[in-house]
Amino acid sequence: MRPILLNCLGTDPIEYIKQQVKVQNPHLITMEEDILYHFSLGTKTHNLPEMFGDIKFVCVGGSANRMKAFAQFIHQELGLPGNRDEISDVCEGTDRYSMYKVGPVLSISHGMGVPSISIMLHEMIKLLHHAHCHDVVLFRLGTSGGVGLAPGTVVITDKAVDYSFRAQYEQVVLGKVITRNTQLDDGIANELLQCSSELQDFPTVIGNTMCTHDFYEGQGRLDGALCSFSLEEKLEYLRKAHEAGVRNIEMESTVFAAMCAICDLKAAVICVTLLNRLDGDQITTPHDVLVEYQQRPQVLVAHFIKKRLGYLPTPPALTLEH
Ligand code: R2B
Ligand code: URA
Repeated sequence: MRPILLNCLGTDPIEYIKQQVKVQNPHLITMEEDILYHFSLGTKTHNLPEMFGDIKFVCVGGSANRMKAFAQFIHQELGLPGNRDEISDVCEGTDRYSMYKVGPVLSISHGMGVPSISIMLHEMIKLLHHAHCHDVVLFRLGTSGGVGLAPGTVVITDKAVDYSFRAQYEQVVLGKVITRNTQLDDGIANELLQCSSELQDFPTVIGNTMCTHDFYEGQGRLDGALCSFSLEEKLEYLRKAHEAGVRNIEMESTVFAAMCAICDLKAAVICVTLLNRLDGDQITTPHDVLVEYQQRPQVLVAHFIKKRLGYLPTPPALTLEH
C-alpha cells in the first residue's frame, strides 16, 4: 500500500494533485504566455494564482446582470466584509463576458448558446488551471422551458441530452465530428436536491435537460419568424422528449457538461422553467414573477455553497432506535 504523506494543508499530496484543475492540451505547457483574450486577462499581465487561487465554486449563467446580482447575493449570504454594491467586474477590459469574484466564489456570464459558452469555458478552465485552483465545483444557473412542469419549477439536470435525446455533445474538430459524453456529477445533483428539500421554497426535480442550438425552430416553437411544422407535430416531439426523461429545454448544458467531464471537473446544471412548453411558446409571465423565478437557482446554489463552507449546521445522521 502507498504510504500516505500529508502536506502542510493536511491533505494527501497525491489527492491534492488529483484535485487540481487540469487542461487537456499538451501545447499549453509550451506557451510562454497565455492570453485569455475574451476575459482581457493573461498569464504575463496578471498574477492569476494570487487573484484566483482560492476559488472553490464557479457559477456561470447567461446574463451579465444576473451574474452580477448573484455575486452581490452570495456576498450578502456569506457575510463578507465590504460593500456588495462595489463589487467590480474583473473583465472590465472587455464587454464579451462579465466576471465577479466574491471570496471563494466566481460568478461569470456566458451569453446565449453553445458557441458563446464554449469560448468562455475554454478560458475559464485555463484560468482555474493557471491559478492552481483545486477541488472546484462548477454550476450553470439558468432559465429554460419546462416540459410537463409547472412554471417556476427548478430542474437539476440528470443527463444533458441533444435534440435526439442522446447524452452526448458533438464537436467538430479539424472537419470531423467528435462525440463527447455529457456526464454530470450525480453526487452534487443529489446534494442540491437535498438543499431544496431543506429550503422548502420552490418545487425542484431531477430530470434530463435537452440542449438545442436555437430558441425557436430548434425547441419546436410555433412563434418564430420561420416555422415549417404543425401544432400536432410540435406536441408529438415534446411528448417524445418527455418520454425520454426530458423535463426542460435550454441552450448550453451539453457543452458545459462535456467540457467539465473531460477536464474531470465536478459540475451541475440548475435551471428554472419559465413556462410549460406543452401549454405554449410565448413567455407571458409578468416581469416581477420572472425575476423571482430566476432567483431560485441562485438561492439553491447559495444554500449548497453555505453548507459546503460550514455556514449551516449539517443535519444529524439518522439513528435507529431500539
Ligand atoms: C436559456 O435562456 C436563453 C434563451 O432565452 C438561453 O441562453 C438558455 O439556455
Ligand atoms: N430558455 C430557453 O432556452 N427556452 C425557453 O423556453 C425558455 C428559456
